Amino acid sequence: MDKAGFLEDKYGPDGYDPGLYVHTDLANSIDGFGAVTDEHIGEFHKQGFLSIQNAFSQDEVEGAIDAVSHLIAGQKEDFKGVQFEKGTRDYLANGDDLQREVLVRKLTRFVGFDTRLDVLGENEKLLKILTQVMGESPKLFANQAMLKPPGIGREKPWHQDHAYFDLPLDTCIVSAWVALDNATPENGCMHVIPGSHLDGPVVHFNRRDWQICDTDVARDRITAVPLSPGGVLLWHGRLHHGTPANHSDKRRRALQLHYVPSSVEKNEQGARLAVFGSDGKDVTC
Ligand SMILES: O=C(O)CCC(=O)C(=O)O
Repeated sequence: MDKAGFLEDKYGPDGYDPGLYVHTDLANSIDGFGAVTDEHIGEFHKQGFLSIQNAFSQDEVEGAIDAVSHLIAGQKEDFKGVQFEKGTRDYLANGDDLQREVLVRKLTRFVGFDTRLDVLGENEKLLKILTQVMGESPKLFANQAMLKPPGIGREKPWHQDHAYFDLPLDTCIVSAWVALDNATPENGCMHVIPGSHLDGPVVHFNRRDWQICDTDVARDRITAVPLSPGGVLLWHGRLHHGTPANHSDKRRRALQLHYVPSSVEKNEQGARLAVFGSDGKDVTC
């Protein structure tokens, strides 16, 4: 039996030990971009993340959701970044447009296709906070929409974002994850290990994904970060984080924007693999 078959037999269709996402804590959140103080920036550097509720308005969230639906429905001809959840081929053949939309797992590189999405990543208050964190103005380096379908949305195993990006090791990468639905532990909200960004790069392996070894996850320090629509989670590129499978009947849609200091240039892939492990050739986050 192959490894995937063995894990399914042991843990059921998710293929992972549910103990990997039992949180010991829930994150505290700040209310709105305007409430972020210098102390919060210091907290980001200590804990590796900052959770901000009500960062974007209901109108902005509704606009973003509509834009995501348009991209999935093929209304922007040049957009080719739709990826469906694994194992959905049979449903896709027979489903209507809404059923197809619900089965999408990911949109890659959505920025530039709809201003209702672009404005979120260009928000001045967000960019100001990123500048404070990085000590330099930020530039957008990568972007994806992560859409965990109800019932079948798979886990995104624990990882460090830096393991996916060919950037110098001392780069302050900051990821901004914008919730478009209520994100809860039940439908696959973000889980983080506070302070883990200070432990340096960790070797990643190709197991259920390009990930940190399950035995390297600090299970006694898992913090879940529930967010309401319009909430944002910022985290450092070396923070250990992951999301469990969506076992609920609710969708969990989010936009993910990865920023780096504007002076940073890309590195050779070999430099990344030498640190994060050679399994990681050509992976995408
Ligand atoms: O949104 C998710 O489920 C996981 C996103 C994430 O951690 C990533 O892609 O780096």
